[in-house]
Amino acid sequence: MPPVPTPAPGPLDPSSVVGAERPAGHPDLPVRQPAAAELARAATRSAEDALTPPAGDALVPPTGDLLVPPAPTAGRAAPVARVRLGDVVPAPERVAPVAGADFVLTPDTVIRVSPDDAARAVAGQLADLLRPATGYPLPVADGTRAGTGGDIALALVDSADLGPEGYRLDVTSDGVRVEAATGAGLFFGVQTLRQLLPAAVESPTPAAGHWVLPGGSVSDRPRFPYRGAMLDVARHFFGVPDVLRVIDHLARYKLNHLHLHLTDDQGWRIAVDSWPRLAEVGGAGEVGGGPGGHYSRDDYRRIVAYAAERHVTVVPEIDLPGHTHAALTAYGELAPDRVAPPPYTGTEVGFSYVDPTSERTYEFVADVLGELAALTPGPWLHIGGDEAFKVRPEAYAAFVERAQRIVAATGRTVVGWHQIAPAAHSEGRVLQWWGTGGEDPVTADAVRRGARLVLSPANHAYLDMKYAPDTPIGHDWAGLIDVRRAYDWDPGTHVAGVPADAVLGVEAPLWTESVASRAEVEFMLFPRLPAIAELGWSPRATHDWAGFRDRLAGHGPRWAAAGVAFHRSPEIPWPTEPPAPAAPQAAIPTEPEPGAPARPHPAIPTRPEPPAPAAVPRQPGPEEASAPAPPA
Ligand code: TNX
Repeated sequence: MPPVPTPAPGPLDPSSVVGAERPAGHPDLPVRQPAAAELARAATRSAEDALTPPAGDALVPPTGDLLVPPAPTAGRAAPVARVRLGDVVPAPERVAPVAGADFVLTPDTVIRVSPDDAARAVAGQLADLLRPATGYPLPVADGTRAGTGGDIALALVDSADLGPEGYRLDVTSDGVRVEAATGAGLFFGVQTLRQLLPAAVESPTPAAGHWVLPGGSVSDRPRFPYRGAMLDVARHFFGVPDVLRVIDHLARYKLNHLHLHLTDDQGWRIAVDSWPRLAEVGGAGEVGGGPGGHYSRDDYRRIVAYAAERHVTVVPEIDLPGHTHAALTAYGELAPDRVAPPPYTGTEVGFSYVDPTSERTYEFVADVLGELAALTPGPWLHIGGDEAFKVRPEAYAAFVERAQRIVAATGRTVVGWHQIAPAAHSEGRVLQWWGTGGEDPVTADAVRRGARLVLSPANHAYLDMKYAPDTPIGHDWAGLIDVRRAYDWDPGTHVAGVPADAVLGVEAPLWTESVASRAEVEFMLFPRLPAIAELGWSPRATHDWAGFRDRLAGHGPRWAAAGVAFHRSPEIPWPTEPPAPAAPQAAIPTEPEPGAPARPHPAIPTRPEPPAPAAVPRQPGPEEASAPAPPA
């Protein structure tokens, strides 16, 4: 039986995306539907273009983004939202406001920095962040005498208690000073500084604003070392500019790992010199029959370098031994029957695998992981391991153990979905746990044998789940996940028998069966990504839904100003009125209308689609016993 193609996914209904064009005051006028080509053009606009104006012409606005409102422009009074020192997301470890110590950024402000390349790089990034909206020159100069005299100082200091990522931020009426032991710490301090300025600072074009920072001090460092998000570039391909923009989003919320799900049944997205057909043939498709694509080695290097500049480590995943249909289309010799199948554009899982009994398979694994390790400076190689339903448990464990040895031989540390738990331990290995219950004895046993966990519980952290029944894209097999559900769990105690010190951190995966454009990616990321970021960064003592909800509310205007699409969750008290003065607020458009009928997404059939050849529908594992049943 040939594979069953899924219909091409349509663009997200723009009326449900904050920032969509909706003629103000004419609710009955039809909303203009951007054509697919327009959406594609908007989606290919580069992250640098969107966020950093061209050198020498800092005031040129970016070309129009169809899905975002115009940012406030010079000459028009933008509302002045008063930011408090404690409004930061993720919540800092310690915040001590000081009344009357506010600092005002002026056209004369200078950024002073320790004479060190890592610190200078952060100073340059701070200037790039602040120049477009303020229009101030903000020169960067070596030397950090004080953080007085109206300046912002970024100082590298010898301080063990700040750790590798912590920082201290002091705001007085005389100046601002960020201290850290590393460039990463300064970078995270700068993300806090950025959030303390009015939302209009996110505007890519000059905005009217009173650029005040609230007085006081913040001292801060993360709870967990691994804080990540995953982008599935296999089900739908996303070009380099989209990935760079996602990296910007991670950095804003102090996330420090980007997991790229580079391969799956529908596409192989990374060039491999020794097996060229993987990308050329295996990359030429995607869910719904679109053209797909892949990253050249240079593309991938560019992503890794852009991430590194933002203190984000790329974690590349080659999903093995299942989820390999695209590889088999390119090299039939890897298939159990040695026959290359036709491409697959549907959304079933669990039907494909490379032959675990063939030596050729291990040559393929070693070649691919070897090339990927050579391109990847970070310590991790992710080997997938999920949903290989057609491989018998003994053969599966033997395959994983061999793949773990291959990773070790590259000098990297192996990461795998928690299905690899039964395999023997290998030094340092990390399991990415995506269960939906709190009991998982097999994973707990692997932890006792030395594994550490990255937590991605599907019913809290899966960003491809719908927010609500009427969410126009997404799945619901792990339940509906609005912001509170994303936020209200504790990585330190979530899995029975797994102590907090075995938890390396958290990660929010975005699977993209139904997510096909940059705007759709952002719509699923925001506002849940900051919730997961807070669980990864903030001390448990700060955990408080009401407080988080109120802090997060202030980020809606930031995303709107930056042109970032987001879901206007009814759980969040988004500001609707400017607190002061009574100037017209740049509208944060409404979405979705309460009770409005949902448009079913073509890629997410309400009835299960016919299965792929011998597809195995998702079976909940023992740890998922309490989860809602998957589509039968
Ligand atoms: C499960 S969780 C998968 C992916 C799907 C996702 C959809 C896991 C490791 N695998 O193959 O894309 O569900 O929600």
